[in-house]
Amino acid sequence: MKKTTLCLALAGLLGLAAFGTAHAQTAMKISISIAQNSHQGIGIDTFAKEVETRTQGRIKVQPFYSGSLGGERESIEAVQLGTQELTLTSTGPVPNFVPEARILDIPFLFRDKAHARAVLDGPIGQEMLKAFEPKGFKALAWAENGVRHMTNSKRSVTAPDDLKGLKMRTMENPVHVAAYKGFGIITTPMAFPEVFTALQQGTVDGQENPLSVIMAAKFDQVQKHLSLTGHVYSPAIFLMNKAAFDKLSAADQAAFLGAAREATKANRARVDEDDAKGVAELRSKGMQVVENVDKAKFQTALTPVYAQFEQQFGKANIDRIRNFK
Ligand code: EAX
Repeated sequence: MKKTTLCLALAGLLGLAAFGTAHAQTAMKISISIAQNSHQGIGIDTFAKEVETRTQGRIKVQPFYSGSLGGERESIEAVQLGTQELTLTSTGPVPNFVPEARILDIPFLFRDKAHARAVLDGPIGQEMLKAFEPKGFKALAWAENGVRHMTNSKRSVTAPDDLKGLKMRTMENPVHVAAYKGFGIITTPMAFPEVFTALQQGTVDGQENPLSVIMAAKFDQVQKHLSLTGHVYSPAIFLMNKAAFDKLSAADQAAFLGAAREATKANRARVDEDDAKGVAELRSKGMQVVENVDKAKFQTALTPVYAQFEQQFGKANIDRIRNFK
């Protein structure tokens, strides 16, 4: 009798354990390299909320901020390996994984954010999302990092001549590095989580990023000068481990895709807000801002590099993006 009771109790415990495992809610991870209070923070928070709602709470996504899971290159690697399910990243380190995406990082390729958004949401951008699949990613949607501007601690910059000899941190992006050398910058590629300290300690004189990132990272504390160079549009992208995506039911896959599109809306709206208030806010924090930059001179400085890009990426492909309406 005693033995039977014990057996029953054990069986019950085992049953409970099995039940517990089957229903355990392990949250998927999604990361960004910058602070939660940012256009990217809103992006992944909205994504997490939308996935949960659209799957009736069956799937949870846990957001990680400020590079706590690593910089963007490390996060993309982790998603490729599957040790982390998701990340929202700028295209900075993306060309090292998916070379087809390099073309989007060409300076002065897009006229403005509206042009970039139309290209990314249109056939060119949607086609490019497919190039991520053979590399182990499901690219859920394009999002936005923003239009990049330059900051430094040394001098005000209105034309490329002012950049000569400035040591600037760049993203780990071969297209940016080639172009910025054309501006006369001494380029120092570096992961984002190291940038604040590098600026503070003077390891580099400057960096370039959208107003959204400059504010979220509080670069005004370590940079005196801001120039609205708007030299390049910086896309962002929601990446998921392909095997993890393929495991989902068709309905859940649709939920993830829909969540990423909704998140992109919130992300882009915040970029617009940041762009509208950024200059005033950064001025109030003590930055000296050059608004009227000689853009034509910046573009001319890139003529030789552009010839190189046309060879590399095909002039027709670049024109197809430039002329997209
Ligand atoms: O994605 O590395 C960068 O400068 C990026 O713009 C930043 O981490 C936001």
